[in-house]
Amino acid sequence: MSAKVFDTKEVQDLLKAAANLGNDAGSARTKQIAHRLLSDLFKAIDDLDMTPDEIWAGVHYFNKLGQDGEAALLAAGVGLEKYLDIRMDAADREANIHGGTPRTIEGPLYVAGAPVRDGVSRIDINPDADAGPLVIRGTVTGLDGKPVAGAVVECWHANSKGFYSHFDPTGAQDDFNLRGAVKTGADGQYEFRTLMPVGYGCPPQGATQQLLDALGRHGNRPAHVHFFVTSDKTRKLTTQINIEGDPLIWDDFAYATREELVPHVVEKTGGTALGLKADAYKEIRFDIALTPLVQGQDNQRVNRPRAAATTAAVAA
Ligand code: MBD
Ligand code: FE
Repeated sequence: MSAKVFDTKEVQDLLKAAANLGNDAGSARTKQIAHRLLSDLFKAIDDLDMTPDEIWAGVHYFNKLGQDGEAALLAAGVGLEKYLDIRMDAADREANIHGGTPRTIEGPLYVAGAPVRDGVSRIDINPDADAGPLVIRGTVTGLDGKPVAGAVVECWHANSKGFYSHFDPTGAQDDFNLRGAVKTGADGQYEFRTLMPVGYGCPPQGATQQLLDALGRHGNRPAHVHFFVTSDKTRKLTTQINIEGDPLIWDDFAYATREELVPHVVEKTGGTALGLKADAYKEIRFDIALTPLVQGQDNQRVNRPRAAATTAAVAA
């Protein structure tokens, strides 16, 4: 069909009616966004001559996406989450905020409520025969290089199957396995004692992988560890490190890799004395530099729905 209808009065009136423009009811911002997104969709349907079958396949896809609980996973996979980082990086440059450890995407698998410990936390709760011991440590500083005391470093990562606790389809992990939080002392240092993660892959039967298949893409990430780093005097940093040597480092389906976020992995001995499961272990040193508040505020704080869990209360 070559007939184009988008620019007709009938269609433009339909778009205004659907977004309920021209009155004060509802949210002005939601109406503005709905009108724009619907308009862009209608225009694309017209331009590309999308068929009714294609539209209904897409509508059904949204149902599956919701049933699978994968909307945030899809957002990572189609580059939407990376795009938000690109925009925040550009806003920082415009505001003359430079330096510090680069941000990269949060992803959909954070769980709030991990126990906070001073300086050091052992975060592998469940045994994992296929994962060797890993220590991740570093110093939290400001842009001036001075240690930040009282910073909270949170980390979370997958097990040797690429599964995260709370979201593990096998149900094999306890709450907060491979999730932890450490508060820095005057030296700014933090340390996590944990197990080496393996890269994540999208659920093979899920809506996200379904679209990736149709695009001829894979749905895998390199092995990585996520961080949130907060303090009273700095902006919250959301970032990740990749495990050096993973073949997918520059082929991440979520586009989170950054040059500065692939620290060296060093072979060490002396793990037994640290309480690790073997004497030989791997160590990653990841120093973190935070950016200052802007006029006393974190101007880039991201609020999004997040899972939460609580550590089981011990009977008094
Ligand atoms: C992950 O572990 C992740 O970090 C992202 C961004 C998407 C899916 C799984
Ligand atoms: Fe992840």
